[in-house]
Amino acid sequence: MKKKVLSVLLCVAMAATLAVGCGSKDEGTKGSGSDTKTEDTAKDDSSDSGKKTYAIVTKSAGNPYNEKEAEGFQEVIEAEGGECIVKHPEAATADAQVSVIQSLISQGVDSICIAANDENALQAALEEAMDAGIKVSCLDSKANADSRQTFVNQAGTTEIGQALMDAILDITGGEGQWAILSATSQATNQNAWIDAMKEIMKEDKYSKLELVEVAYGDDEPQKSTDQTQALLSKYPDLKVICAPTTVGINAAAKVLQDEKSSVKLTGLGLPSEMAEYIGDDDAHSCPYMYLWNPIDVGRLGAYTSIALVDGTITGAAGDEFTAGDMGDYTVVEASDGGTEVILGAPFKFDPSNIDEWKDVY
Ligand code: RAM
Repeated sequence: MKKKVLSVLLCVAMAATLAVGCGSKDEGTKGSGSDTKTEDTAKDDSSDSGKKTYAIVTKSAGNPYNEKEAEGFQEVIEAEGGECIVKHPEAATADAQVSVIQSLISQGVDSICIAANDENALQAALEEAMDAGIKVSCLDSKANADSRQTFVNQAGTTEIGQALMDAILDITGGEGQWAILSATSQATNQNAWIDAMKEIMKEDKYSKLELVEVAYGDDEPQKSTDQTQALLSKYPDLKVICAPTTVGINAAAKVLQDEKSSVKLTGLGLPSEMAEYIGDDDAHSCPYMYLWNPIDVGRLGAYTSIALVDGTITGAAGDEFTAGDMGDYTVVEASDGGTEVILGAPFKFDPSNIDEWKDVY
């Protein structure tokens, strides 16, 4: 009897493994190379059918923002008749992404769209990809100008810095201590926003604000929680934490609200994760925050990849393309000497609109 149960269980387990194997090629694959076999099969199938293969590589697994971004990318690639490969590296590190890039080069994909975990450390791998004829673009977080053909930027860097600095000025009441809780210390997007904030802060109207520390939670919930707690104990006079990362702001919001802290929070957050923390009263930690639609970042990344592969654009400033129902976009010069395509302006989420958005992303 025991044996029978065991063999039934084995059969079920085998069937499950097969089913997972079949469906996992373009889902949130987590390892940096462990799923190559399934993807090789995907490429073989696609070459037979003449389909082009488009890969998206996010910063890391386990981050709902990255999942939304990949969801938008995949939706467009598949609707446009392409083969999509989604890769979420195990950790938000350059090393994890280099392994992924190398496996995509071996598979001979047509395009890689990547949210870079480091501005410079991916250069050799991405140059190798471009030398092999693969179109390379970045989205969300850019690699340096030599490592990409263009970059899908969610919003103007200075615009994001300005929105956040004005939120800090407003929420502190114009003076006092504030701190930043960022993602990883190498994250190009967060570092660019922080640099923009520091530049804006030089203006007179921000002169009574004191930035006491930039802490790094590495886009890991537990580390972001620990870093928030450390900020609270190190700086008893702290007035505001600004977390320009969806993982960081969510972790910080929970700490502040659970501890009934008087420290307030702003930054960049997903409405779905932050709805319960947004409010004007003492019971809520975050009066308001900003973001853009991560699904649209992925969708624009997909249309940009397709335009690069079909030759509509090369990624040079002045190139124009139509991103399906998103409309027309122009490639423009970026401040690092490369080019970018800007999705739009950052959007403010506050008590008046958070309920409309919390089920969207
Ligand atoms: C986190 C990631 C991502 C960033 C958002 C705002 O999810 O760091 O790269 O764009 O926050």
